Amino acid sequence: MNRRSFLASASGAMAHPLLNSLISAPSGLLLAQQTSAKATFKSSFTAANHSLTIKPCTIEISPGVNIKTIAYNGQVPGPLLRLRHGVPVTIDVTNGTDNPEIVHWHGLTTDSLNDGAMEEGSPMIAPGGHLRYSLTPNPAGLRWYHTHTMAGSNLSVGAYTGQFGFLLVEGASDPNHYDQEVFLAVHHWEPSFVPMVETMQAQSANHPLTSGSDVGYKYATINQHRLGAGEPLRVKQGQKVLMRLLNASATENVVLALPGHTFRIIAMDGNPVPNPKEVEVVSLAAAERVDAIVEMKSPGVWVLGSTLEKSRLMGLGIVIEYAGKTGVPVWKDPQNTAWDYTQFANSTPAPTPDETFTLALMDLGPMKDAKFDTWAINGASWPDIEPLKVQRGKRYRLIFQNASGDQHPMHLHRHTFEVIAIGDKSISGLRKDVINVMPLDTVAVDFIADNPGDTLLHCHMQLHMDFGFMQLIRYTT
Ligand SMILES: [Cu+2]
Repeated sequence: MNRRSFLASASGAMAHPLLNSLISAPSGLLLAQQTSAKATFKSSFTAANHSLTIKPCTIEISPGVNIKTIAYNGQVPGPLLRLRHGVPVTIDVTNGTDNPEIVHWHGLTTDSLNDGAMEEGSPMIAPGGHLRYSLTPNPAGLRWYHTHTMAGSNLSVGAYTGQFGFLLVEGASDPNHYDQEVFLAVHHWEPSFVPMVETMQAQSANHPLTSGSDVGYKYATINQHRLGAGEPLRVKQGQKVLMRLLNASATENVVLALPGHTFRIIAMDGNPVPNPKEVEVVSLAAAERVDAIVEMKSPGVWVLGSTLEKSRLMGLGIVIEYAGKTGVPVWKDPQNTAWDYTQFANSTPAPTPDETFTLALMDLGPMKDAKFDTWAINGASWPDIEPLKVQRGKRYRLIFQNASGDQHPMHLHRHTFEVIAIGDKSISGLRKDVINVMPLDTVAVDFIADNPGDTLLHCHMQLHMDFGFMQLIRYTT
């Protein structure tokens, strides 16, 4: 639905279910108001194809370790939504929390109102209210859904919670053969403030000293459980397992390995890669996805987990158990932990863009009494930042120049981009919606302005986007 049709339907009293979210009233009042518009009543209360309830819940991530959080339908991850490519669906979302909420359909080319980003004009869902999202799933591949609320200094809301789930857009055919399909989502729990200097020193020597804070965590899980808790992933020798991996952490980038095995990377952010390749480790910045086929050729009991021991002790891993094998799960450090996006791409250069935006990613340090640093693009921070102006049908290049000591997983809403350079290396054909820009590195991506409506560009680190790291892309034609 475009903005015009939204406004047309909104001109009748409460005529569109999207408006439900604008009523900050108990559902009874909302019902009463809607009875004045019969057509709306009918459309709103016809069962949607899917429904999600955002509500507080407690999950036991390992024996005796209970996490109070907020999740979809009381489960982590939320229900797997399997949608058919191009077949419209409705999804009803009820907000059972005390805070306004919103759900972002990450990686889909939906319209601005249904995308789930308030900066684009998508409505919030009031506490106790509900909202019906209408989506036409596109493109095919591994997508996901998650909250897009601001958290700021409140570490008990936003992406710090369990509000995430897999959304798979199934295409007409899948050329890859596999025997088992598993969905594995990484998340970190019990966040707290830690001095940024400590984390920076561990990650990079380049960061200017700052008095700002970072977020640290006590626990980590794959799906609901810490390493060693919950059921192992059971496999058989000779099987090909399709692992659909998602980093649903609010702020942490991770690197995973499975000793004795390799990952054949076939898709990134749900899009088939031009050059599938076997690698020892998988790097997942916040919000990134990887589809990998793992051939089960090393019978035993293994740890699939973080390459960092500290993270595995927090729980970042899952046991892989071959049929008939028992014993203590084995971990071995991988030999090569380097991650290189370019190996999965074509080496031919991409077409010349119609226009280029060069975006310097900057750390301004903490403002006034703020705990966290403020972030800027070319010196300007959200909301005091002009949109990038684009015209329909043109090809645009975004050059991210990371002038900071942090990694930044840059996410473009409602569009897929093509990664065309990492550092000095030109590539093509690698289509993603999140790209991790390493400290002081430069990365370039191209996108076609083919989906009119306001479009958010931001760093996917919750504490970076909350403190200024966002910009709109606005269509002028
Ligand atoms: Cu960032």
